[in-house]
Amino acid sequence: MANIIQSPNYHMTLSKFIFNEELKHEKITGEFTELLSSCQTIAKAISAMLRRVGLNEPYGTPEKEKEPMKIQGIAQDIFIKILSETGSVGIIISRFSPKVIDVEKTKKGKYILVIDPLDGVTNIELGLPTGSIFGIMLRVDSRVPTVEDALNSNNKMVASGYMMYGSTTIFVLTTGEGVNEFILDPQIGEFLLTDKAIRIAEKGMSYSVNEGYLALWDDAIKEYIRERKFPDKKKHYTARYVGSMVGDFHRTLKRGGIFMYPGNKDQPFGKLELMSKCKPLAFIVTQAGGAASDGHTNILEIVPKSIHQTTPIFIGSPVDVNEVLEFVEKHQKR
Ligand code: AFP
Repeated sequence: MANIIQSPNYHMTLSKFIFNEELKHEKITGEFTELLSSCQTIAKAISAMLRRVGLNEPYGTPEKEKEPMKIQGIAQDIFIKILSETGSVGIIISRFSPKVIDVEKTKKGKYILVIDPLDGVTNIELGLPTGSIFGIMLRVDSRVPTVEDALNSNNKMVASGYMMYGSTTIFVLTTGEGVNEFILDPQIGEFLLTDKAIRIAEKGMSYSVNEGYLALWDDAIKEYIRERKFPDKKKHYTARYVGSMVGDFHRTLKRGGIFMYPGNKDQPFGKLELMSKCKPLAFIVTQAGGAASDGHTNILEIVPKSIHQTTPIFIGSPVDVNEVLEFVEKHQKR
C-alpha cells in the first residue's frame, strides 16, 4: 500500500475544504461550517457502525416481521444527536420519522435539515452499497418553525450531499458551487478530495431502473426502455441496478446515463421521497450539469405538500433525461 503522504489527495481534506468554503462568504458566522463538519462526523459514525454489521447482534435483522430494522433507528439517532449539538438546526425532516423533529435546544435555528439516514437498507445485511442523504435548507421565517414552515417553498436549499458506504466510504457534497467527492482514508480517519468539480456526461450509455415493474408502467416508459434495448442502428444501453438510490445515483453521476423510478399502476407517485431523497440529489445533479424531473416538472421546482410525499423521478445526464421527457410528451399527445 502506498505511503499516505504520497497520496496526491493528501493536501485537501474535507475539513479543510469546508473551512475554505466559509472563507468565500462575507458574513461568516461559522454556523454553516459547523453544520457541514457535523455531517462529516455523522458519515464517519455511520460508516464505522456499518463496518460491523453481521458481527454485532443489535444491528441485525428485525425481531418481528415488518418491524423496521434497528439499524435505521440507530442511523437516525446519530444524525439527530450530532445535528442537535450544532446550535443552528431548527427542525429535521427524516424519512424514518412520521413527524417533523423539533430540535428542542435550538428550535429557532436558521436551518432545516432533510435527511434519509439510511438508504437501501435491504442491501446492508448482504454487504452491498447503501448510503445516507442530506439537504440543508435556509429558513425564511425566524419564528419557531411549524410543519408549514418546513414546507415553505421559499426555503432555499444551500447545500446537499450523500455518503455512500460501499467498498469505500464516499462523501459527495455541493454547497451550490459545483460538486466534489471525498473518500474516507481509514488509515488517517480523514476524507480526502478525490474528484473535483464533477461534471456529469451530457449523455450516457446506461439506464438504471427496477424493470420488475414493467407491466405496471405507462406506455411512454415501456417504449423508452424498449428503445434503449433495441435501438435503431445505434448501440444499445446497458442496465445497472443496485437497489439503493445512492449507489445508483453515484454511478450515474460519475459515468453518465439515467436513474429512474417512474410512477406505476400501484404507486402512481413512485416510491422515492421528494424531500429527503429527490430534492437533495436533484440539487447535486443540477450543480454537476445534469437534470432531474418528475416527468413534467423540474424536481427542484416542485412545492412539497407533505413531508413524506413521494415523486416519480428521472435523474442524470441532461440528454438522457430530456429523451424520457420527449417520450412522456409524445404519449400525452396521443
Ligand atoms: P430501502 O431503503 O427500503 O431498501 O429502499 C431503497 C429505496 O428507497 C431506494 O434507495 C431504491 O432506489 C429503491 O428504494 C428501490 O426500490 P425497489 O425495490 O422498488 O426497486
